[in-house]
Amino acid sequence: MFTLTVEKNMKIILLITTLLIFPLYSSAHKFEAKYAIIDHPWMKIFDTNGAGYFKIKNISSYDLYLMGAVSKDVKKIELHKVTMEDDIAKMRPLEGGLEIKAGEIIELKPMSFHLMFFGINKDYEEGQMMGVELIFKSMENHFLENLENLNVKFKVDMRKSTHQHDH
Ligand SMILES: [Cu+2]
Repeated sequence: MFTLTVEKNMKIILLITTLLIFPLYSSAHKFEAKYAIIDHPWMKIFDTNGAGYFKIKNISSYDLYLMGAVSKDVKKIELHKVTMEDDIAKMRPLEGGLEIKAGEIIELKPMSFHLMFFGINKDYEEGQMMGVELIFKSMENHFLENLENLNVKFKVDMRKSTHQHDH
């Protein structure tokens, strides 16, 4: 009798724990390499174009440069910055990569740094994931060295604030 009661309680506790934890894990996903952690990559899609955002932490002891990205489902991915010109926000390709100093955290977000996806050749729906490889370099030993690409999955999320683009 006692064992049964404990088992039943355990099942209820497990169920409640699963219900509480699952939504957190499903929306907050992380990807880690030896040199960086990518937190919650998500994207918006406008027709066949899109914009991608995430938080990145440089966990290496060298400055890192995010150089760009590739995906088999996208024709071209560019790294963009947003600048204010006469009170108008303009997007421009970020030349030379995005610098992330050793230990630093940078957030790619709407109206700031972001990845721009041009020519998405597959239909994606809300909540689906797009596989993307992020390309990095480091300044180790004063030479720019290629690092292994970091494989991440961007979650399609159309609910967040609109990303203005004028390409
Ligand atoms: Cu852009």
